[in-house]
Amino acid sequence: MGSLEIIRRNSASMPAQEMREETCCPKFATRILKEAVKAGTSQSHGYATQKNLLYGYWNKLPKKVQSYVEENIKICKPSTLHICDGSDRENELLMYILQRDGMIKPLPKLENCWLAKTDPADVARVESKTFISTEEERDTIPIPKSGVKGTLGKWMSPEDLDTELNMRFPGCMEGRTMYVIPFSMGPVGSPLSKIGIQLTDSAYVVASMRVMTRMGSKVLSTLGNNEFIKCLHSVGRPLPLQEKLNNNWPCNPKQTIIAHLPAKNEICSYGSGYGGNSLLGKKCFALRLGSILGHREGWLAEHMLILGLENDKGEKKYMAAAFPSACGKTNLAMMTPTLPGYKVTCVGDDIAWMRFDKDGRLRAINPEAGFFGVAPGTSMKTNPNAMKTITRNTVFTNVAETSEGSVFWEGLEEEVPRTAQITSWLGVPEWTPDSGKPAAHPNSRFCTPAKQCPIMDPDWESPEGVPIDAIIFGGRRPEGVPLVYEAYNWNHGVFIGASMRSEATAAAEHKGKVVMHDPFAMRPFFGYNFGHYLKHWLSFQEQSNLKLPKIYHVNWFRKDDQGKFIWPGFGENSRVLDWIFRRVNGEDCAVQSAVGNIPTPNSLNMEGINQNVDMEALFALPKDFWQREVKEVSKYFDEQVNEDLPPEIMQELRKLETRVNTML
Ligand code: OXD
Ligand code: MN
Repeated sequence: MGSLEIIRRNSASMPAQEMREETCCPKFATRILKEAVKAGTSQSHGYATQKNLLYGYWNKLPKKVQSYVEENIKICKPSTLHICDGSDRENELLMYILQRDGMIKPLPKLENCWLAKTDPADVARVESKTFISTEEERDTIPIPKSGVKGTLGKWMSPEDLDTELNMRFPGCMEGRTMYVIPFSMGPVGSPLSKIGIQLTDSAYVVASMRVMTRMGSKVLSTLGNNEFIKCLHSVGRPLPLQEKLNNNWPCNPKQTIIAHLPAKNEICSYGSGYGGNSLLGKKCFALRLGSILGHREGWLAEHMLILGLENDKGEKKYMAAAFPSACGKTNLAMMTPTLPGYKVTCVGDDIAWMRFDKDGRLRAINPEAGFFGVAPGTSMKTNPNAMKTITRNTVFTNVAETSEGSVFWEGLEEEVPRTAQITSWLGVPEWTPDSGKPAAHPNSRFCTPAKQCPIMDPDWESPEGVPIDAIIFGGRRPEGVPLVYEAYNWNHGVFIGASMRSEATAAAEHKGKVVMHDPFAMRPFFGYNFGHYLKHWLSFQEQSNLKLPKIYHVNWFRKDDQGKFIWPGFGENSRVLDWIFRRVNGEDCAVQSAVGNIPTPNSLNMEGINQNVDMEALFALPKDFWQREVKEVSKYFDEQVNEDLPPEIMQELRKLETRVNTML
């Protein structure tokens, strides 16, 4: 009898009340584990390579998947195998294992919520160790001008990558369980969705992938003979351990590598257990390999939120928006509009897969099923819908905890009881701001199911996707960049995306904040040469049957001379979305400027705004600023994109330059 059957039999014979108690009890989980181990030795699973199938059905895996698993068992040498089915019972088991191993603890004040703390050396994506491997370097990155260091991705030759992988993966799962995760990016069975199989030795990764993707047996039933993306992940700490773990969090930061092999539809990630390094469906698959698949197959994989906006007349439009990491994508995607009668609904907060349909409409799906959002800054004031989403079934990582069994981070000061004591993410008890150190790590996260968000769009899982009428680019621009402007046409819009810049907290060796180039908010996520990516975007202009969305640029972050934000942001951003909505409807409410169409005076609906906004300052276009901007963008294209810059983009730059130089 299979382990799964044993688990089912146990649950079936138990009265509901008893079952509820039993499932919370570690003893129950231990018993399942023991029985499962016993059952796993049975040949009835047809698991030929080795005998230690701990959970799941080998025979239910398509042959191609079996071969992929077998191949990697031989290399990684796990002790046991767990084939994920995505059931609640399985999740209980995983949470038990993670508790037993000291990797998570329950947060009793919240419903089925957990706190994980990582090794402080494993807290973020590591761009410096993220590679794309192709025969030709130029397929992956533009060759920068001589003497300049390229910043548009990292390439490694297949031979060098082989050497790197061979130094790491053999035996890397010894003593551990290999989990086999079948997952779908996008609604299961949608023509826009794609399937992946992730092999990992981290139960934390399984629990997170269960939230972030559609995961389990239902995915296998749609796989058939189709291709799947092969995702191999190891934390790189075989057992027995050679050195003690930090925070019981297995990882191997010195050896971390995240590699993409487009020719083989394969991702190999080693050494990190956190975020985009290890949840391989997200940045690695949905953006880097996704953008390559989109290029090959004629669609777009973008770092964009997707929202629906319903106006006070009940008309609705969908928009996709690209902002760099930590610029408020999640806040915008879940916004509560201040404009009376308006409603925002959320389709996704981070990634959009978009394809033109047979009628020439651009349609978008959110390939993810959860939110992996930055916690600090999220509060009832900034994002009440996110706050309501994360009170249940959520895994928090590297946030601080309160003495009453809840969570804390910068931004929640007004929302925790005054009496609550705070333990920082580093475990420092009785934390106070006077310590000079943040309570939560700035990249601490919540991992929470999208379906719990109170404003999910009714069509967020629609297999054909939602129709996109506007594409919005934006960033943090403290100076010079107006609240909103509209591209004159598609090519101008592509140029705007290519010239995106945003203020980012600089790496430790810099002081203060710097405005960095982040074209299309994709700089860390391009799967192929950015010049070729631009050509791909431009190619849609040439297809006369397509109804191309209008393109916009927004900036919520302009500051006055005193360094104060001019625009209130958050729910007030609905006023900008409303203007975009009306423009898409063909309303005559824009006037040309050097940078694009901007709202005519009084055409932004400011009804009921409870703050004085200096509209002149918000839309001012200082000539010297824009002359500098043109120079800077020109230098960037010249140095970084070099020979691969499409001439259409250079033409748009020259047109902007002329318009700026003739400005009064
Ligand atoms: C993210 C990011 O985690 O963009 O979404 O860094
Ligand atoms: Mn992101």
